[in-house]
Amino acid sequence: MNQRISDPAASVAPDFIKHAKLKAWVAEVAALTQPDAIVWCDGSQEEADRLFVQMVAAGSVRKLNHAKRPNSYLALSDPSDVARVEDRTFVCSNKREDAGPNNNWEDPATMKETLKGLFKGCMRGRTMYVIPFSMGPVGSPIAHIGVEISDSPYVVVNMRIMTRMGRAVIDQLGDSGEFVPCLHSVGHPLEPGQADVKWPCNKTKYICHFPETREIWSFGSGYGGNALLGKKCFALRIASTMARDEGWLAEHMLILGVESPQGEKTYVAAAFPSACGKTNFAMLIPPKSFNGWKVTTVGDDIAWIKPGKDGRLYAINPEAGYFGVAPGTSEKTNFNAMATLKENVIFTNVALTDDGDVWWEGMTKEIPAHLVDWQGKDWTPEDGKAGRKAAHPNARFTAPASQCPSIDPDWENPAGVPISAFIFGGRRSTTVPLVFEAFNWNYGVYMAATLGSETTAAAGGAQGIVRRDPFAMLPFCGYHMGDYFNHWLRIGHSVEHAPSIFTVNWFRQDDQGNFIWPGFGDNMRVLKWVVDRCRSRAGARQSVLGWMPKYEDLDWSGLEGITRGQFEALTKVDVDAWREELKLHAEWFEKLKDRLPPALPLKRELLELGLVD
Ligand code: TSX
Ligand code: MN
Repeated sequence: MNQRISDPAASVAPDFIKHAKLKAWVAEVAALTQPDAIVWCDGSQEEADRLFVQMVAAGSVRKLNHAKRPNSYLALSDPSDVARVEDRTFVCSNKREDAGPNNNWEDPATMKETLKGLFKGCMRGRTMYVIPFSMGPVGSPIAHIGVEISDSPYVVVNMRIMTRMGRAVIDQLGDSGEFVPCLHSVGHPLEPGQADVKWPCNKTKYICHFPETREIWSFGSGYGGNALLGKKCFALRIASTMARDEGWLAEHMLILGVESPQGEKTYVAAAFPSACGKTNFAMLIPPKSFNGWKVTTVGDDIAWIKPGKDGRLYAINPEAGYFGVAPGTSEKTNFNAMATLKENVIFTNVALTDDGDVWWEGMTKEIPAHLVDWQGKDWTPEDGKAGRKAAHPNARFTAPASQCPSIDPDWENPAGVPISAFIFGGRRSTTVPLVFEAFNWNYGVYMAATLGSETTAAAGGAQGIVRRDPFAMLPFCGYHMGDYFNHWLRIGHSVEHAPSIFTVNWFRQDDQGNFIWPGFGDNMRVLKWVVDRCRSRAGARQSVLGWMPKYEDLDWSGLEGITRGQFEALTKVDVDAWREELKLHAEWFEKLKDRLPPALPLKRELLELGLVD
């Protein structure tokens, strides 16, 4: 499939590409962007190996020590291209109101003109890769296909891990299958003889979504969600609008399975804003005392959820890999992730050790005496003490999901897994209890719609300020957030067996600022209560916020240290704090008022009336 041709505009597709619309689109893009060559990606190991050899030769990636980290690579980005660019992300719906206050908007025709100007000749001197990919198991009724055109070989090798990519997808598309066209360029053309840079990008960046025509155009960045267009752009922003129109859900959620000692399996999907340890929760290892209980991983970031014939909701993980934040990941915080990272990994913006392996802040207790940092400069622990990080705080790993020891046996089941509960969690030092169950669907939607999380110093901003991040979808919902809440309300009433909805908070602190809850594996105690509630086995008491466990309703085996007093502190509903919280909810709703479902402010009033000492 790796056909290189000298005149891209004349004849662009190999013979076995039968899809006229795909061929026409690729020809049209080639005519606009003027690449030197076109490569149709087949997704094979040989193809990936060849691209890595080219990238190593060009100095854009480094092969890690094969004995320490087999078949793995390190890429260091341009210091200006290290994260998603939300202020350069646009939803170009026909009507501005449909994008909502949660998105930047531009008129689609105007934006296309701007983009065509930028894309004109932008692949000169480069190879254009055609990357067919499936989000979800190829052929699954919940899956959808995309084709990314990119001038970045780094994008190709990442997409090969993060999606099902290549020949199988071309075959699935046939001569007329539907696909979402995803156009990407780093925006750094090369004149004849001009040397390339290690990480090409452009200071002008546009990440654009056209929800009505289901298209994505991304210019200027080679990093993560800006460039791997299957993930945030397709699987969340475009898919959320498809889901609204077609009656399903595209969510920023992990999916995990809980297996009881009796072998009963319960699946839950959970949404957390950033810096809450979502991947850690998806790969949780229960405490030793939980004999026979097992947690299995279906996905760590995105869930596509459709109603099944039996009246339940079924979820797939549309991704095939993990694109996770490296700093903070260790054998202590996430043993399964560390095992997943043993081989076949692309690391981006972590530090390089003297023996050709990788390191990042929080990975080991002992800090290496010498490193090369993410900017390629020498680094010693002295630099660390002075506040210079060896790895960028948003450094990433790209690793195959199949390598995760806790991977669920049904993670590639085309029918998906049945969801029994939705869990929403934020990082809250006060106010929000450890766990409670919403009284009903609408109230659960209220809790998710008002989900908030405290900013951490790691994110760069001020510490301890509550940011609203409804459903953890604020940067990822491809349409008006008020319409999205309404869609959620409708879905719950359209299925016979709607999942129960829970709120959790692992991050409550005491007066001295210490975390009260041990977190990590001990979150299993909360998770067990959640799945037991779904099976009507666990006890609870009624609080003004929802159903809450009594002390004796949680399994405390093997845990010392959480006294009844601390449990009270963890689960206390502080009426004064909630009065303040509800004022913030009112302010938040004000921002969405033009499309807010009336059920939500009504719930707020009812909650307020219920707040009595
Ligand atoms: O991921 C986390 N989880 C979920 C794990 C399944 N983190 C890390 C958050 C940053 C990404 C947590 N941090 C969790 C948690 O449940 N809880 C905390 C807070 C905490 C930090 C340290 C300790 C206890 C709680 N204890 C000691 O360090 C000994
Ligand atoms: Mn995410």
